Amino acid sequence: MTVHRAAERDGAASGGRVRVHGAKISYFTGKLESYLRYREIPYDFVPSRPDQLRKRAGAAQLPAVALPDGRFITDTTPIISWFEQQHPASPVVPEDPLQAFTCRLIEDYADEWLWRPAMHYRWSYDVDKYLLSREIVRELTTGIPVPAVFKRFMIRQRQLRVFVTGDGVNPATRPHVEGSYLCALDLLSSIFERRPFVLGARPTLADIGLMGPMLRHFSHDPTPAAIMQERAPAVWEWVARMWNAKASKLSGGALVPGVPSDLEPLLAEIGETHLEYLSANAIAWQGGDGRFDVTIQGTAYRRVPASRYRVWCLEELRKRFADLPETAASEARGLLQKNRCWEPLWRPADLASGHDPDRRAPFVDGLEVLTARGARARRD
Ligand SMILES: N[C@@H](CCC(=O)N[C@@H](CS)C(=O)NCC(=O)O)C(=O)O
Repeated sequence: MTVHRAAERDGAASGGRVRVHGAKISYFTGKLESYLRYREIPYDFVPSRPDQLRKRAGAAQLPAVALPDGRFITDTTPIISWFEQQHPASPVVPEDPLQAFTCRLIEDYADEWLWRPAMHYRWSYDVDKYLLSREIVRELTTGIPVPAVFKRFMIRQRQLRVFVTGDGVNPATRPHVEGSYLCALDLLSSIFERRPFVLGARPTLADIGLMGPMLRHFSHDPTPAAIMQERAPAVWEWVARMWNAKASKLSGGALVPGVPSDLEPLLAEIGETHLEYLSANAIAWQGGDGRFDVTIQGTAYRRVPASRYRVWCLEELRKRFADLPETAASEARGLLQKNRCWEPLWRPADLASGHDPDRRAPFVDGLEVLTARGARARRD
């Protein structure tokens, strides 16, 4: 067990330290660690494989957090919302409801849309896949009595099949998949050249969400990291700034008012890509289709898996919108309409994912985001 020591401020849950079961190469473990470090919530890091967590945490996915009272929580989005309630001082969700909604949208795009390019760069390129399969085997599989060379081979095959070729990446879509990453770099660069974090002088949930893809994948894996260094040094610098950010130093930092105009191109990208995809996914799911075709920015993705979890993501965004006070709702509507987000947000009628109907997340046993076969996106 490695121990992360952070200054103890407003106490960890139930007065003790939490344990983060995860992996140092993991997208969502990196997102959660970025949050806990910024909020200075002390935690112990326990390297864990998803299959080791199925019984204990109720879901075979990383990360899972063990609370001092023994309960487990999963899924970084509700986990972070829960910690925000437990530790109300210096929140990462802005008080301004329009900014808060914008953060939720950026978090969802970072979690779900940038996932495909992150997996593609990691498992399609030789230099990345050999390095990463070695890192995974070393960190997580030491007790498994199978030759390491075989374990590395199996990991590479599985990740490519499930998360790359099985998620619509092929020679026809590859330029667009990579283009999503390049576009994110360009849009974020123009923001970080003006201010240190997405909304101003301190991190918000938008920064935390973006650390998922940017920390453990894009700034870590050799191919996308080389691109980031050359094309977007301001993003490279922001990754380190985020990792070193502490609420005790930064929480007094001012946020810009409202949603600044330099964020609108990012919102338009989210509307054209992520929301378009979420909406097609939800329609396919409602229609009972296990796989569906969708055209994003002129690129046709064929037979991508329909995901119940991502129907829930769309439901959650709608719920967040519905909870906005009247003035913020009308401002948000105008902003979303102007930036091609509004129509796809509402296109599918009557969403009913059935994921977490009792709203108990992150305390839900068996609420899998992925499935036993590892498919992130599959109809049960
Ligand atoms: N929405 C979940 C996603 C968790 C997730 O997809 N985790 C990946 C690792 S970054 C995982 O556990 N993969 C397991 C597998 O590939 O079988 C969260 O935010 O925690």
